Amino acid sequence: MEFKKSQELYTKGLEHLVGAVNSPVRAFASVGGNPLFIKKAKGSKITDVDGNTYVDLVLSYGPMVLGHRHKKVQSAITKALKNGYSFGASTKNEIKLAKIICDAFPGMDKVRFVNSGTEAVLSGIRLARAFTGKDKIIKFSGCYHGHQDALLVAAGSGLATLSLPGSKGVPEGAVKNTLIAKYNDLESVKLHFETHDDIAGVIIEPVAGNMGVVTPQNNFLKELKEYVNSKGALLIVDEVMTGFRSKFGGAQELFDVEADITCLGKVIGGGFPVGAYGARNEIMEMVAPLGGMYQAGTLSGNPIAMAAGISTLTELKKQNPYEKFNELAQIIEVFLLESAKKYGVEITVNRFGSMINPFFTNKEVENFEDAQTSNTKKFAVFFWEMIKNGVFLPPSQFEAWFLSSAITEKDVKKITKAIEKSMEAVAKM
Ligand code: HOZ
Repeated sequence: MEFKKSQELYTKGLEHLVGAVNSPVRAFASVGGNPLFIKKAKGSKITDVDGNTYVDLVLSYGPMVLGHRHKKVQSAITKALKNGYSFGASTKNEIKLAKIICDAFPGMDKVRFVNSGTEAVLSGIRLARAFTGKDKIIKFSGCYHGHQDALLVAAGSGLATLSLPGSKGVPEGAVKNTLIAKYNDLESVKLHFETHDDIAGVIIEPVAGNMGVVTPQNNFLKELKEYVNSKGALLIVDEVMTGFRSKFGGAQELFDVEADITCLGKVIGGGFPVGAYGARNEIMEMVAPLGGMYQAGTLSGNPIAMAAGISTLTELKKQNPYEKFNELAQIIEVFLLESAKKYGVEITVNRFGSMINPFFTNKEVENFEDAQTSNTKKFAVFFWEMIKNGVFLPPSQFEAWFLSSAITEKDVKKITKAIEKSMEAVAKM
């Protein structure tokens, strides 16, 4: 397999782009080598500039849940393009997409569209502060909620991959109201409430996907919601990854928990730059122009993104692929475990519906500390062998793999074959 053109583009890209990438998670810093440059994608497959085609388990970090260029989404986008790209004024489709979202999440009466998950979360946090009149926010170590100052501490995703405890350039004042708790550990949340009386809310990924996949154990979410509300604070649920992926109504539907504020991201734009935050009326009425919490955006509710989002979610509802997702992801899970056993490689596999990944550790992974016991050198060898065998994975131990509804049985066979070879390569290290 050749990566010559990707290598050439990488060298060229270094001149005017930082690290030749526009998001650090795309760098291959933790797996070695150069990032692959992508030419195109269709259905379950993605093709790089050297003409290598892979089964895509990155899927733009989740949103391509129908696979790439689904024909209904493509035609909705083409149709929308004919009417214009951005108006700085309201359109009918914003109302339509808002209804689809509010119908799916019972805790949302109203929604505000923004342009990314980062924006959704920073607005959701501002809203929690506005509603409660309090300042402090609790986040869980290993969870990642975008690159806003206040939450760039003990964060997963690219920070975990690059082993960064936080970000330079974030003033102390910006994180002085951020408290860190341990995922799956309600006591660590309680400790904060016992020592602070000004906590506005707790933000959580209901299933973490940014420290690898980590699922909530033993009613953790339900108990968290009850406790947080009993203290007069709000539960902010970041469903940027899980929304419409594990169930149409997200992780909240699956775990029967209703967030006070829900944050959504890329999936509601079918891969276009979109985010949204929403809540019940009494909370959303704080937002300008109804209330005094200001948040705005020229491109918010962009007509192309709205068209892509409506067609993606409508098709997703029709396909209802969640059972198929479970079955296929389970095949991958079992295969990972069996081939690891066969080659004597210690792994733990965590899975939530169509989100899955192996950790190269012998520990159960229930929080960030557990995830960090993973042997990232083994992951790097595994990653490259998967690439060479035609499977595109996130270049990090701490990112989730995703399935799309376009995946075929043939793709799954390719994945399992690649796993077998990759596990063998890890065993030979
Ligand atoms: N949360 C995404 C990865 N886990 C973000 C992707 C990015 O930062 O580019």
